[in-house]
Amino acid sequence: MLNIVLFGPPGSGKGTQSEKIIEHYGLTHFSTGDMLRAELAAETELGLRAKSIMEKGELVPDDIIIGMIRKRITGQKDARGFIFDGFPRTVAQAEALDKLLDELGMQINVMLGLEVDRQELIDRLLKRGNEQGRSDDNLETIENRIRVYEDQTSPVMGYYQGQGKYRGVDGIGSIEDIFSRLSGIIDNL
Ligand code: B4P
Repeated sequence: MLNIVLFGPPGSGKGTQSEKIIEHYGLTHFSTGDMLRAELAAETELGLRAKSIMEKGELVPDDIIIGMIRKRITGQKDARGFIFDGFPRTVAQAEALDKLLDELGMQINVMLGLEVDRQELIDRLLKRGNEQGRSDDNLETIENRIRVYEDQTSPVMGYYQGQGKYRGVDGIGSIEDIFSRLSGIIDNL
């Protein structure tokens, strides 16, 4: 079984590269951002709670996120493997994921980190905001998302480095070139 955490700041291309990895390796996708947006669109209680948090660029509380993953991962024992996209975003989420996978007799094989500089992140997300109208893709929220990433999410890298599982990849270039860098690592695991 191949279990990958795809890591990086907002706008680094996690969602974009996840699609290519899923297609190539047949993994099951867990994107907490997509799950939250689906809850929001369906106007569930959880979605309504998450809406204002996401619009400010803050993190949705760990217990909600961990509960969402737990619910969806159970009963997936026949999957070829999982790709976690945008999760874990705090050290508490990373610890909870390890515990959950341990209960299921699995573990994370690698964390792939997309490394992209701040100005490129802002440019990409502003462009998406113009094209797709996502309400968290405006300058004020983008800057807060990057701040939240630096404060609360970047320590997750150290967590996996401590387990010898972190591999950083240059996240600038064409989508195909970045995918080749990622698959070069995956194929050699
Ligand atoms: P996410 O949905 O995870 O979104 P993201 O980090 O902003 O984007 P991603 O890195 O996936 O970038 P993408 O490929 O789309 O999170 C949204 C919000 O949900 C968070 O702010 C938070 O509030 C909440 N949330 C989610 N998970 C959570 C958790 N675990 N705990 C707590 N809260 C959570 O790419 C961005 C843009 O760049 C796209 O337009 C794309 O086309 C473009 N792009 C991609 N690759 C490119 C390339 N190589 N060159 C040029 N452009 C590129």
